[in-house]
Amino acid sequence: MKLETLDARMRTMEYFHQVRLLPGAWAIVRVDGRAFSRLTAEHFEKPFDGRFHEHMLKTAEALLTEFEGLYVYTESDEISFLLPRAWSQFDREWEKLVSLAAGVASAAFTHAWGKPAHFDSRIWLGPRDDDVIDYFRWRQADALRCALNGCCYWTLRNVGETPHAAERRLAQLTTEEKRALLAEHAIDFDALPGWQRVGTGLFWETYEKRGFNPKTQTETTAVRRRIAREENLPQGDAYGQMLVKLIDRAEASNQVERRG
Ligand SMILES: Nc1nc2c(ncn2[C@@H]2O[C@H](COP(=O)(O)OP(=O)(O)O)[C@@H](O)[C@H]2O)c(=O)[nH]1
Ligand SMILES: [Mg+2]
Repeated sequence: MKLETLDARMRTMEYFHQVRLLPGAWAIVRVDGRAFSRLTAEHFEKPFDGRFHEHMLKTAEALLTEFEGLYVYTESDEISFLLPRAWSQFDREWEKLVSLAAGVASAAFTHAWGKPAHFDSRIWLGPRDDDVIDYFRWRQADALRCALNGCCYWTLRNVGETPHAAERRLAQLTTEEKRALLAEHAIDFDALPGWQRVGTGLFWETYEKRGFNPKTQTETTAVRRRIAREENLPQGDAYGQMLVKLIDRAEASNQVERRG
């Protein structure tokens, strides 16, 4: 068989290589730590560990930077990042994005922690701005639910309940009853740090950097950008409004860059 023929036939079998992100659709990539229940049980404080959270933030920053994202949200062992509508890296190839996102996250977390850790990755596509808002409100609601469960679970374990008994008891409680359970043990759930309850948001912000030009002997200012961390995210509608503003601003500056 001629090499060109073999080459063409083999390439058609790279079946998913043709798949692209839908043009004009919003794309969000979510990476999630693989088997992090075991990893965190062995190496980190329960139910929350500031060191673990810092490794997740470093990982989130790497994703925001590598993929030129607009917004990153992290809670527990997962990170979601939003791409600009007109994102064009890798010709919008699905395979590249999903594999590199997991690769970048795994490398960044491993580098931060100093031990190997792996992430999986999936892609969400949404046609409307409101879908994006709903997505992040969905993940935040998940954060809140998991944080409340995790707090209750470890409170019960710390007073001597077995894993099975603690889980069984929690399964029968409503949200309000879980808060009451914590209050009985002198824990005010709403007073816990924001990152533990509702996750953390990261986004680009601009700032003015002052300098000095020795040639002209004048002071200079340059507009630079850096990553901001929001550890006290609002909830519900207020979170939605924050996201709308952030997306509008980022999309507007992308338009200017594309025209310029
Ligand atoms: N000890 C500890 N565990 C955490 C922390 N953040 C997330 N986790 C755990 O990470 C796990 C994430 O859940 P999930 O992705 O469903 O589990 P996986 O499939 O084993 O990765 C849960 O078991 C959480 O309790 C933390 O700060 N400390
Ligand atoms: Mg996980």
